[in-house]
Amino acid sequence: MTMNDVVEQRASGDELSRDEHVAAMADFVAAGEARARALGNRGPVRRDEAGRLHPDILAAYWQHGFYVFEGVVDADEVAELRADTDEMIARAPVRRGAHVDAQGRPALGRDYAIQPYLMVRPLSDPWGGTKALGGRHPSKMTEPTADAGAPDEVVYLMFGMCQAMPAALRLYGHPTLLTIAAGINGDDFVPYNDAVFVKQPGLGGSVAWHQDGITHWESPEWDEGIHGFNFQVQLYRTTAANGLWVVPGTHKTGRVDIKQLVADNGGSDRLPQAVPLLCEPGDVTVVNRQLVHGSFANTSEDIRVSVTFGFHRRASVLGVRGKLSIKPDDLSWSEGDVYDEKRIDDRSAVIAVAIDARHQHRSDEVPFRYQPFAGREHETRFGPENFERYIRDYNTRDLAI
Ligand SMILES: O=C(O)CCC(=O)C(=O)O
Ligand SMILES: [Fe+2]
Repeated sequence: MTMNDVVEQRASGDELSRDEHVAAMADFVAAGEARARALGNRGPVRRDEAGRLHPDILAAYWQHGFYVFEGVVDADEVAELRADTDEMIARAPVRRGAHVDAQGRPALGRDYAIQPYLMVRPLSDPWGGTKALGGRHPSKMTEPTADAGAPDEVVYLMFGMCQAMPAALRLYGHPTLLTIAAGINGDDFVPYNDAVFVKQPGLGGSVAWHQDGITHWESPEWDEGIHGFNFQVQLYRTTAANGLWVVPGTHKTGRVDIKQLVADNGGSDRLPQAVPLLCEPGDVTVVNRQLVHGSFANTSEDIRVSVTFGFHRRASVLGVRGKLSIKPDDLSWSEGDVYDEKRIDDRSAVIAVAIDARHQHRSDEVPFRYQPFAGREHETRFGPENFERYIRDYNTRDLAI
């Protein structure tokens, strides 16, 4: 079957099998890889003499809206993160709302304020063309049919990583990652939220094209950095077939008419301007939250697990009413709380506790000095009491704009 046949088949409403989707993606995947390699905004982390993120890297980040940092998280830490994410995936409810996991054990997180799993039908797109999350995913992705024998539902997103996974809490205090955050958002940077994207081979759902930010588009203060950025720490090699794709430069152009982009592309979700983020295990991407981005149903043979967490400039959240509610049971666009100093401090304490949790585990590493907690480090030591105080249900205090 040629690619044109596949496109026609889709247009006629017939089902697209997993293999047909792989075939339909092949040329696009190869071309995207070539475009990604040509951009040159990737490499190891470099610092200036003062130890800050190197200005050349910052310039490339602001030019394209993303950067791929190679070899940031070492192999031991990747192994710890894989073990914890494997365990968290295994402890998901068998299906939405179930109380037990696939092995009949109590599912993880029934006692969490925010349920930690978002489950979807294999290879589906839960958000495209819906009102979820402020309607920020206007166009539906191709939804191939999973092979026979696939489960009814699979894990798509996992929330609350700092509470659920010790290795993820320690990652949240990673000195290199926090140095990058300070370089982009300033020394008084603050957290956003986190979610682990799980894309199992032949099962993982798609993420429809979108821009993340939803609060400041009309603001007189609007600029290319006002909605912050997301890290993705990659636990496995990511390919053009299973990885995140971005449209370079769109963080500078305001709100993009994504419906129109897809229409101009003959209705196909395979946008020719887009490039895939190609990573090895332990590589970390930084993606501006205003950049148009998305990912396809994972019909490939390779798993992707992306540990995703973001940071903002303090000025982007202080005194601002949050708008973005990402809850498995309620994907509405809710008017949230106004983020005052206390709320920001409570949520930022997760960074301070994470830094200490990491220090207790890796005493040979120089801990990051997080400026908003300078001189208060004794208040945020990692231990059972501060776990209850700052980490349990911390994601009810996310700063989501
Ligand atoms: O990893 C993906 O497929 C989607 C990630 C995403 O939308 C985000 O990080 O904001
Ligand atoms: Fe996103």
